[in-house]
Amino acid sequence: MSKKRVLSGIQPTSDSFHLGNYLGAVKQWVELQEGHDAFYCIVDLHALTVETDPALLRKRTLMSAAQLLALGISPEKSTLFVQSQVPQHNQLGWIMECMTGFGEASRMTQFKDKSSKSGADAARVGLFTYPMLMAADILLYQSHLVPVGEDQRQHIELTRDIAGRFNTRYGQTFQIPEGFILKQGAKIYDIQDPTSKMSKSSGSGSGLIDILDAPEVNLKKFKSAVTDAGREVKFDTIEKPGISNLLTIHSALSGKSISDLEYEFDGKGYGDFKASVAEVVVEYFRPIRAHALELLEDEAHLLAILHQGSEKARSVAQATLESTYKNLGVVL
Ligand code: ATP
Ligand code: LTN
Repeated sequence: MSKKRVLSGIQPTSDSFHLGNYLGAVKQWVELQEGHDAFYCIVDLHALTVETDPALLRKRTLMSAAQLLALGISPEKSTLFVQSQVPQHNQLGWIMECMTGFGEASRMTQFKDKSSKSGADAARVGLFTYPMLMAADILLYQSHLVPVGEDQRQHIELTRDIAGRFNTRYGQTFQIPEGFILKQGAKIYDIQDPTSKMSKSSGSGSGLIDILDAPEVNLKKFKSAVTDAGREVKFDTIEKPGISNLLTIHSALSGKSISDLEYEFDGKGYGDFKASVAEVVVEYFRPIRAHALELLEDEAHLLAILHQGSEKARSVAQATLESTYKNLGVVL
């Protein structure tokens, strides 16, 4: 039996990935490259939906590649590529836009959240059509599984709806994908504001844990992580959102279960627990950070890996684009 196809993407919108990106998505990417045919994409076209600085976009695309490799994505096992190097994404993206209702697109909560920050009039049209480009990313590869964080659930549902409608109207063209979203860890919260998602583009900064930050910086941030007025280390997302978030982070990186951690810290203060989370995080990312920084010194090597991945991605994507055009009646 042929291996199931996995596809996911990450935007090069910041110098470093944060803990939410890793625990919600990239950790699963690394695990799924075993036993699956994995395609992982740095979605630079998606990053253009907000104001971008050219030098920063270039740097962050390379930094994203270096981090993915350092976190364990292997170019032998996975196809790692850059979205803009595969023009079929734009080509199928247009078809996806033509298959999506305006009302349907208007219901996307990420657009509503992000556009409300700048005011709807200032938001770019690309921010509105972004989920249709994401649908193209996924459907081009006939993907079965899409490992993402909880915030992307609605976009995956939209992708499934568009694909199902297209198949019914124009004949079987696309695999209907499924989201691969963890039960625990699909949403990591800001450690200063544990009711908001940890995010590159919003939040306090001091509540954001970047995996490439120096150990001292992250140790300090964990020391001042927001908890609650109680003293028990217990998983309770309603009464103890801060502690629950820290338990989720600790458990995902140390491999200890939440109940073992509750037992281990029974009777100990929040200070001890926060110090332990800080240590687990810092030690986990210490070698990864060093490896990523080392990879960044050889730009030619990074570019060669990405070019090779993009070439493979183009050939898979072209086959889907052709069958889509054919089924639509486009003259080839
Ligand atoms: P922004 O917050 O600026 O929109 P982002 O941090 O969500 O950006 P993306 O590149 O859009 O970054 O996301 C990459 C992956 O990380 C996606 O699969 C997304 O669902 C996941 N992700 C992002 N933030 C979190 C979080 N706080 N918890 C779990 N997963 C997350
Ligand atoms: N929309 C996603 C990034 C993204 C993606 C994709 C994820 C773009 N294309 C395809 C999975 C599959 C985000 O904002 N995190």
